[in-house]
Amino acid sequence: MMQGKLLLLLFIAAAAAAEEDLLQNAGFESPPLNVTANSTTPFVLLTQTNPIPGWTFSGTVQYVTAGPNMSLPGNGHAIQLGTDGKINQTFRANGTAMDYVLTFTLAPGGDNCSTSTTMNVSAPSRSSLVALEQLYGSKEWESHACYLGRIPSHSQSFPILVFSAAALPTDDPMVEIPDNLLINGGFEVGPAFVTNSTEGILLEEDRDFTQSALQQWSVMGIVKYIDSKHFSVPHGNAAIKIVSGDISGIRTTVALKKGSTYNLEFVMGDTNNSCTGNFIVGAQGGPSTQNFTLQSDGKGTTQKFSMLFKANSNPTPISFTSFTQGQTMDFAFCGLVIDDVVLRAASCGLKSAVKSGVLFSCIVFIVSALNIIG
Ligand SMILES: [Ca+2]
Repeated sequence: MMQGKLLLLLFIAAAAAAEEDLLQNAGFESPPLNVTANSTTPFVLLTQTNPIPGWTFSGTVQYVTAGPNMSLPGNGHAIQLGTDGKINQTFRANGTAMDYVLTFTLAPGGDNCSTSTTMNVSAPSRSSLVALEQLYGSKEWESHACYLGRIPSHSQSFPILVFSAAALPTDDPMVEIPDNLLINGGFEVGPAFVTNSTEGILLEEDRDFTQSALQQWSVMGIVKYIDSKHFSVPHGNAAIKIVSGDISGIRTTVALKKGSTYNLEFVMGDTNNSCTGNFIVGAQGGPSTQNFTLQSDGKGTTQKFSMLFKANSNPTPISFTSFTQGQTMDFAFCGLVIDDVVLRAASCGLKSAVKSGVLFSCIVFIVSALNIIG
């Protein structure tokens, strides 16, 4: 359900190539029957006898087609939701114990547009309020992602509001780096990127890392999930860009042995998009916090950092928080990239840094690894 008096244009993301597109007519490429090629208006009001194939709707919903006076990304089709407009689709889950994440693209639409417009995305056990930010990219339209929930069996159907869904397997979580105690430390498991979008995906505050669009990490403030096709990503296909300077970042927890010493490694960088400045990120490992500064020239600088900490709780919190924010030459807010977060038990090679308990740390490392495998 839309909130406020304003309108939004909705553009549907195609799922990533390796993932099946679970929704019918996800990009609205199939129009209502009464849309003609020589129509003089880009807007067609839906009626119950003239809906969009694959979708049901209520309230004021218009089908929009790109034309001389209406520019749209993607395949040139979208829908516009009025203040009471809502669209629905039920899809059938295609696997066992899967998490589902929805990626979609929004833009302001209609007259008197405002940046305060919000939209609600609902699934059976969860709903998310998404705000049109209009601050963190150079394009009018922006992509968002919402965690929809977990479906335990392929026999169940899953009604949701709007858009394209991508499936994330949870039975076999990806561990990208050998011996890394963190799952998804390289951020390779997250929402599907929108085809042809150059702006990444905005992820909003999400306090529970077990129910997040970014596997195993929760979001503080606003961050952007970025792909290597359109951004300078330190490693792999994806990374996290912290775009809001108002104490934004990511966090998770991990089962560690109380009293043992661990080494937290990570890479900070910029996305080669003219975002310059001295950026400070606070890294937290258990009870220890430490600030790290990257002097960014906006040309794709990357630098690896690390810190040692002694775990004093189980589970142990790990987080990265940005305290600074920059602006690109086209006045979009920008910030640092985080990637390749690796947590390992402190090894014997760090004996000089950990003068006592080194042997104990080595023993714990073996036990921790066995615990994870088991
Ligand atoms: Ca990565």
